[in-house]
Amino acid sequence: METQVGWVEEIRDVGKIVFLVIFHPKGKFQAIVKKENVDEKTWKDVKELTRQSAVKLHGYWQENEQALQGKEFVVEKLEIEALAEKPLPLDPSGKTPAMLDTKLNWRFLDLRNQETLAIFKIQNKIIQGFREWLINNGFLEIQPPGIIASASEGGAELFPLPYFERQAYLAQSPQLYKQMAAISWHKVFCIMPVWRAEKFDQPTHLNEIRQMDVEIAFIKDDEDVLKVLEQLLKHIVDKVRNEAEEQLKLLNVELEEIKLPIKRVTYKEAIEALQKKGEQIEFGDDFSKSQEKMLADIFGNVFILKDWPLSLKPFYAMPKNEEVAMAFDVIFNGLEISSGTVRINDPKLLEERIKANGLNPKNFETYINAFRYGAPRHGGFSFGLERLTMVITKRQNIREVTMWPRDRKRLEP
Ligand code: AMO
Repeated sequence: METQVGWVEEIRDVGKIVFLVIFHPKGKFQAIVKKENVDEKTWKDVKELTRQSAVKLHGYWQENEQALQGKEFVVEKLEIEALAEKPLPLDPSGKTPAMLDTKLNWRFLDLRNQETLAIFKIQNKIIQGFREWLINNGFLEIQPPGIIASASEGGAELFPLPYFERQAYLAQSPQLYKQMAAISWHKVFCIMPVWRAEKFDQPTHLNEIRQMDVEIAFIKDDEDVLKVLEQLLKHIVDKVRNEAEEQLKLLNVELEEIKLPIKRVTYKEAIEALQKKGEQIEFGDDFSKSQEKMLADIFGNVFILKDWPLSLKPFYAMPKNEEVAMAFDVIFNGLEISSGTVRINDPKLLEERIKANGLNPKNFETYINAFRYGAPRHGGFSFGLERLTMVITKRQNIREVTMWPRDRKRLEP
C-alpha cells in the first residue's frame, strides 16, 4: 500500500463511488473511493469531506485513460488530516475567478492554485539558474547585512529603524558590501531582500524586493561586466525554457530565447529616438515607464541602455567622461529588470562624487577606507527577482509574482 498526501480540490459524489481531485505541488491527481473497498470509518469521513481539506490517502495506482495523467489512485483508507471550514474565502481551483487583492489576502490558499504554483515554480528555476551559473563560473556567494548605517542608492528611499542609541536603516541594496567583498574575493554574488520606502503605487514597484546581485573585480570597463550579465541572463532564460516548459504552457507564455550579444543602445541614442517620436524628453531626464515601453518597440524585446548621465546614477558610478557614467540598465519586455555600473575605486574621486551628490563623506568613512588597500577596479549589477519573474511569466502586476508583497497599503499577510 502506498500513501499520498494532498488537498481536496474537487469532490464528485456519485453514490457508492466518490471521485476526488487532489492538489499537490508535484501534480494534481484523481483519487477514487469505492464504498466496497473501504472500511466504515473511511466511508463516513469521505462523505463529510470538504473542499481544501488536507488528507492522507492509502491505496494504489491504477491506469485510467480518462483520469489526469492517465492514472488514478484507488483509495483503501483515507485519513482526514485537517478538515477545511465552509464556505471557502477563496476557491483556489480557479473555477470562481477572484480579484488579485482577494488572492493576496488568502495567499496560502492561492498557493494551491495551478497558475500561482506555475509562477513560483518558474521563480524557483530563475533563482536556481542564477546561482548555478555563477557557482559554475567561479563566483562565491556572500551574505550582506539587512541593517545598515547609511544610504547607498540615494537618501529618500530609506526605511529608518531605531537601533539602540543610534539610527539605522533597512538595507536598500547590498551595494557597498558586495563591493567590499569583490575587492578581496574577486567574483561574488548574493540574493537578499532589500527595502525601499518609495511611495509609488505602481504595478512595477514594491517596497520589499529580492535582489540578485553580482560584483566582479579586475575588470577594465562596463563591457567586461555586461559580458557576464548577458551570459547569465541567457542561462536563466534557457533554464526556464528547458525545465519549466509545462509551467510556461499553463501560463500561456511564449518565452523567446535570448540571442547574444544583447543589443547595446546608448542613453543619447534612446533620447534621440524618443524625440523623433515626438516625446518631450531632454538629455538628463529619466525615462518614464511608458517611454521604456516605447523604447522596447523601437529597440526590441531585450536591450541594454548604457552611458547614462552621471546625474541619473548613484555616487559610486565610475565616470566615463565629464558627462556620462559607465552605467547600464537592461530593458526586458519594456521593463527595467537590472542595472549596474563600474564602481569608483579611487578614494579621492569617491569623496568628490559623494559630495557632488549632496551626501556627507563622513557617513561613508568605512566604505571609502576599503579602497585604500589594494582595491582593484570592479563593477557589477543587480536583477530584481520580482521584475525578472514578471517579464519571464509575462504577468501585468508585480504583486502576482511576489508571494507576500509589501507595498504602501499591504503589510499583511
Ligand atoms: P537599482 O536601484 O536600479 O540598482 O535596482 C536594481 C534592480 O532592482 C529592481 N528594483 C525594484 N523592483 C521592484 N520594485 C522596486 N521598488 C525596485 N527597485 C529596484 C529592478 C532594478 O533594475 N545597487 C544597484 C545595482 C548595482 O549597481 O549593482 C541597485 O540597487 O529590477
